[in-house]
Amino acid sequence: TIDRTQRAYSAAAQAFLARKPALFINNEWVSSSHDKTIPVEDPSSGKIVGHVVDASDKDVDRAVAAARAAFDDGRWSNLPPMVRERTMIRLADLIEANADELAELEAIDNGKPKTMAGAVDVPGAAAHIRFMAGWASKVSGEVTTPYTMPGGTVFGYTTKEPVGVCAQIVPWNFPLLMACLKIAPALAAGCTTVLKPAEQTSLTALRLADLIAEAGFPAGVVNIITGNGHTAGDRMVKHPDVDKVAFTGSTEIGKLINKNATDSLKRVTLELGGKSPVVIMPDVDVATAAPGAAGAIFFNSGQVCVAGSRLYAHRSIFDQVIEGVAATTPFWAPRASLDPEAHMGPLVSKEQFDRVMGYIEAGKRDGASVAVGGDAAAADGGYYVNPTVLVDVNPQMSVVREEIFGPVVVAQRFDDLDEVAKSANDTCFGLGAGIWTKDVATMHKLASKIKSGTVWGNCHAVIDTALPFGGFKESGLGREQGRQGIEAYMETKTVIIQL
Ligand code: TXE
Repeated sequence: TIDRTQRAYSAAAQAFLARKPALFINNEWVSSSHDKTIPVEDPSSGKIVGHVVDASDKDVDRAVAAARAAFDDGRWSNLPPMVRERTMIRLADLIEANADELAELEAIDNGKPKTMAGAVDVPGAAAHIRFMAGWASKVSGEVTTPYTMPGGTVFGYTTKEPVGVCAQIVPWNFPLLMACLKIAPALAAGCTTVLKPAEQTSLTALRLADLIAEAGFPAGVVNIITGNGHTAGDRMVKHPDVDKVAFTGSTEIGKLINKNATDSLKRVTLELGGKSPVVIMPDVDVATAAPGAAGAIFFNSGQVCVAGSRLYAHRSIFDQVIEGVAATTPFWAPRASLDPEAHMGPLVSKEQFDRVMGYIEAGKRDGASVAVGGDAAAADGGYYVNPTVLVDVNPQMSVVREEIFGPVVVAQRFDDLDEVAKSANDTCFGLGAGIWTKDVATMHKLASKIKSGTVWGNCHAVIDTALPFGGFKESGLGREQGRQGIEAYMETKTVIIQL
């Protein structure tokens, strides 16, 4: 049996948790207008380990006013692009210099293993900033060839201008990574921003605020407020001084935000839920593909927007694949986040634990069989769910149709390519898909048939900051990362002059 007792926190983490709850506005730590706070819970133990501010409407207004003033006087957007680039690179360097503390805070707050946070979240956060920093000096417009009209020569060009003040709202599954993914293109474009982390996981965003001040960003360029979605988040989205809303989270809230933001025609990008298929063709090496399929769902306890939550294995190898996935479960057995042997932690909260267990029970009621797991892991506190594989499922079951956001995969058999393409697309989502085959023609054929923003071949959830990321259908609106990522933070202005 595994001892799931949470390990002791470092002195640095303890000192951080003991800080007085505050908001980061205008490069300063300020108190809220009221004294409401949100408890910080360690999901590995279920214990309350600190508090953060639950921002009021007045707090939101203050943060937006700071971002508005910083945008309007051009203290950031008018800097030479190379200066913006250098400031951002300083921030990436500072994230790397504080990697260990950031990874620990993420592990305490979210429940993900510190080793995973150190290997994925923190370097990923720095990479997003580093990549976008380079765009600051590389965006440019177009110039048309001058031509003569009766009134004189016509000369036209375009410029790319920052869209303005951004409201950026992120979820709890990759808190620091998502925060950096959001602020990076905004900063590179010359925007200013108010960022709100999820109420469950505010710690690393607050630590990031320290680093933002240290990196030398002018006051008001990045403001970080903590608070609840239906209050502070809603206020940010509807605020008349906000020009653009960027959101990552559930499809349900994404739709609401889209409605609220587009009432005043704010620019909107949304990265929402998924139910990503993983297709395993009969020609694969099962010893490679099965652990790949397991990693696609169990990484981050399945709390990943592109989690490979629908597994389709060819009928001829289905049983071998399930055995191969089952064989990985000792590796993925949930452990406390600060346990150095952990590869998977608890779920983020009691709420998420109940939701995931509810789906497993619904699946059983609907007739699904549990091939692996299907239960909570024994622990003295904390929200541990064992890696779970459900079989004997059909396309109508809620476990097949809805995003579970936990370490639960539903596995189905298929016979041919057209059939599996149809099944893969039988969803309202379209975020990611994985295809495992050694046959290049099959790979390309299936990749073109699947309706999703990203298709992975013989891997899953690999993120390249240089390539766009986003969803088809109800998985989102617009793209983040790559060139499209910064373009989503700029307006194009056309200038036509008769000389
Ligand atoms: O998400 P919410 P929740 C999915 C996943 C999960 C489910 C519920 O299926 O089980 O969503 O998670 C802010 N106006 N994903 O309830 O509510 C909120 O404060 C403005 C997939 O935690 O969407 C937080 O910062 N903001 C996903 C953020 O939205 C609002 C990641 C996300 O919370 C708001 C997370 C409002 N009215 C959950 N209401 C992914 N795509 O990766 C909430 N928020």
